[in-house]
Amino acid sequence: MQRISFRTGVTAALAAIAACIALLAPAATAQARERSAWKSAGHHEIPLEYLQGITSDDRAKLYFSGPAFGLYRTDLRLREEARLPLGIPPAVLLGRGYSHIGDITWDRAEGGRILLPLECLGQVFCRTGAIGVADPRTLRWRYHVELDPAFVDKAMWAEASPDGRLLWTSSGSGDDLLAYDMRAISPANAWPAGRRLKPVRRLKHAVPPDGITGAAFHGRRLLLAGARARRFRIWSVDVRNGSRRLAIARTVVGESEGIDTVRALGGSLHWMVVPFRTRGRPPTYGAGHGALVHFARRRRAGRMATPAAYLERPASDARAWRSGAPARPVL
Ligand SMILES: [Ca+2]
Repeated sequence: MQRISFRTGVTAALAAIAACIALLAPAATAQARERSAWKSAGHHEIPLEYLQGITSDDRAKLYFSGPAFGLYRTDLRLREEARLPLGIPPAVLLGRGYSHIGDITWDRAEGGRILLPLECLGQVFCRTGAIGVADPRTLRWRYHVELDPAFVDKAMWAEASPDGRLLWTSSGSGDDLLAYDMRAISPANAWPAGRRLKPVRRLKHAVPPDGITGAAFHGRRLLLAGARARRFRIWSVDVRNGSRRLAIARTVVGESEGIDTVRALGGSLHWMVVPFRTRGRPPTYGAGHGALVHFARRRRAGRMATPAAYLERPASDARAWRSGAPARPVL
């Protein structure tokens, strides 16, 4: 009878386990890859001044905001065409305290306009948010509307709905998604005489767990970017009920900022990442400049089943959504 020593037996058992893991690993990796309908499509370096937000219009232009209150326009190849380092006029900067433009959006009202989410950065006593309106051609300020502080204490991102009827945002300290009637963002409601706007839709607890640094619609789904330390994620939200699923997850050293959806630069989704909050690690996309990180849709992505792990149950107040109903305050 062949005798097998204890040590040989353990070694053989460990080898067998290792072989099993080796066999399972490619399947697990493939499964992880299949979870996302988006694939990486490279990145481009961008100036550090393009620090906060990004959007695009219907004339093949990109717009950026940063470092605090500048606005910049480029073509779809990132060639700069216009810049305005002081995008917030002194009367508003000093008079109201707004000193920070977050992730911007474009809408077709007023012959085209850039909408600027505003906050008072680092000011303890200013707990309000507002939406600025800028001219896409000159980048100059037109006016701004104040948001009712009962709902918003600072505005860090804004995104126009695909039909142009709503402007989505959230409160800096809240976890609800809020939508405003786009028609109310008009000179008639401009500061200082205008009324403070209240949201017309509210999706309770629909802000993803990572917070929101940027937003963009892809079709009818609202993509929301955020990060916790090196875990960068983009969630895809159904704005009819607030349910969400994970669209993209990456490990990145840097700071998550704005996103936009436009066919350009080899992708259709673009995520700004800047080389800060690195905790001493080398930034993933290099230091001394920002990065515009591109993603493209996978072929047949629409037929892919989303695994249960990537779905979250609806976290919204579905009653707040009344499709086709006239816009009016929810509270
Ligand atoms: Ca954006």
